[in-house]
Amino acid sequence: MADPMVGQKALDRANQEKNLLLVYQPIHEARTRRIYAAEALLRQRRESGEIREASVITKAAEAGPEMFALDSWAVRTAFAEAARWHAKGAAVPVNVNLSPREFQEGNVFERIEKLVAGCGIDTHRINLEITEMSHIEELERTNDVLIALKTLGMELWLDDFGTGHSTLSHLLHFPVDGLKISGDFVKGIVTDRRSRAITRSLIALAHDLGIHVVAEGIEREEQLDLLLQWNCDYIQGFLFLKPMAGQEIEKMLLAGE
Ligand code: G
Ligand code: MN
Repeated sequence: MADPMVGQKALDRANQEKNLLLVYQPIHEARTRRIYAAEALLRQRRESGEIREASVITKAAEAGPEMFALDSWAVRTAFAEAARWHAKGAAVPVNVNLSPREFQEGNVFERIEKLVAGCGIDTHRINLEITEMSHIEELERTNDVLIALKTLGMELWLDDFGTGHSTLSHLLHFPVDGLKISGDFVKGIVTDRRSRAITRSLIALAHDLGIHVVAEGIEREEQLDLLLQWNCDYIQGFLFLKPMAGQEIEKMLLAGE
């Protein structure tokens, strides 16, 4: 495992150099449209003032120690901001993306436990979003880590479900509380029979498993209509709210919107 102090210095430096920031996008309860959670998303501010998506940063840099530092910075900062909002009275949980690199690096549980202790976050108000778990070779050990994380109180959600390296076997092996259906599927549900079949089946699957389900990337009313018809629990997308600055979401959460 990387020395935590070295990691800390590296990520502070990387952050300064790279001008990173977190933005937050709400996840709404489908029936009421109330904000159910806020997802922390990594962004980079360029000299021009333009703000780039984290995925672009990921592609631009090799997945090495530096990228790991950025991921760690994002997790630590999201925990700290969430702890501050909760202390002020915000009620909703914050979803934090845990990249596969966190698992590759090892000692995920120990690092998360330390971060939790460091910022005093109420872990019952953190949902960890996990992607591409099959990068991790040791299924059993990963499962142990996930179970341990859950004992801290956090929920585990599978992100971008159905794309990349996410597989159904994750639902079989891991103690998952929810799944997020990738916007790649949601995008086509109005016009494309396959997208519709996959999305509707994933919602039914989540319900049968007794776990929550979020549809991501909703941009049109017609998509929402179908998702409501299929009883999707939670919804997220530009149709409702785009990712926004921490200060902005803080106001929204404290106003109890
Ligand atoms: O971590 P995850 O893969 O869930 O990241 C989702 C990404 O998708 C974020 O960067 C977010 O800005 C973006 N996003 C969120 N809602 C929408 C949407 O409605 N349409 C599109 N195209 N992108 C979205
Ligand atoms: Mn996510």
